[in-house]
Amino acid sequence: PVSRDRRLALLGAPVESGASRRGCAMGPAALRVAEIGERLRRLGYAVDDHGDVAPQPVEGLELPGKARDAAAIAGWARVLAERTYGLLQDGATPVVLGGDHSLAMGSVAGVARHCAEAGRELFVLWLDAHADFNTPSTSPSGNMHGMPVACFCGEDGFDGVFDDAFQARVGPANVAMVGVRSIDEDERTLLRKRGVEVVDMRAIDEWGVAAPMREFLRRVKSRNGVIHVSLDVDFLDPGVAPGAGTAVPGGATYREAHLIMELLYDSDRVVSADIVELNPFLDDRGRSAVVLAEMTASLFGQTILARPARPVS
Ligand code: 6HN
Ligand code: MN
Ligand code: MN
Ligand code: MN
Repeated sequence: PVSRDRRLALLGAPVESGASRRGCAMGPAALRVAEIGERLRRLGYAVDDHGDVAPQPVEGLELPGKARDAAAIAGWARVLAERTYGLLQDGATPVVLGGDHSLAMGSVAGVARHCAEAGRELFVLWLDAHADFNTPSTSPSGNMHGMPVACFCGEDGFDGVFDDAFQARVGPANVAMVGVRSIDEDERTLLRKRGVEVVDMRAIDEWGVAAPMREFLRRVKSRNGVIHVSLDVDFLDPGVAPGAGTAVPGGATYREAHLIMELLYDSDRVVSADIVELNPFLDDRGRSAVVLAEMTASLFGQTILARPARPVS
């Protein structure tokens, strides 16, 4: 799926009302200044930058419990679902530039519909300090960037976000979270109940990232599945990427994150990606934007030393 003859489609999604602090709306612009498109073009891809998408107007949507700005978030989700679905149907690889993580409700819904229709099993790799598995009834904050995984896994509480065309869901057993180090109490209970694979920081400290990643990729291949990658800037240690609104100490190193991208590229299973939660207002001279642009290039095949891809299993 990541072969060079597939077009890459950049979609900016300057949504920030899913987060507690403002600034993520500047994320797509900062990623462009960090030359995310040029880096991918240099690798030999045809890259179409579709600019920033505009949210659909949604009025009067309220979810049961705490879900701040639900109507606006649903408006972003709906347009992104349509766009990622359409791009995949056209044979392109969507890369959504965030924007806060609530946008993944939409991007993943579009990918899930495409996969359901194509008869391919979808896996989601969630690279994040957080699990983002709250629902409007478990969330302590009401911020919807803490909810996208619960939404696309079909938890209760999200009725009305999508219309019937985008009801395809991802099985919680097909979600792998790597780098998690901050989970809310009710969120943890729900995660455990659903059997989501959580490779937390403790596991990474013990095993590194390569062993769990190989295990995940083996599982994907055994089902002939494909992967959506969702990269939250706070997956990285705040020392590497300070431009994060919900930074948590003890994050992934540059090298760990980089190796994950390389293993993903080698797997040849990635069909779509989100690059999210970059808050340029909190960044240090564009450092985090550049790191994310570099990670994206590695996800699509930039190597230190060109060498033949090795089978990962
Ligand atoms: N993110 N678990 C917290 C909440 O408010 O639900 C933090 C969520 C952070 C979300 O970083 O994408
Ligand atoms: Mn997140
Ligand atoms: Mn996060
Ligand atoms: Mn965050």
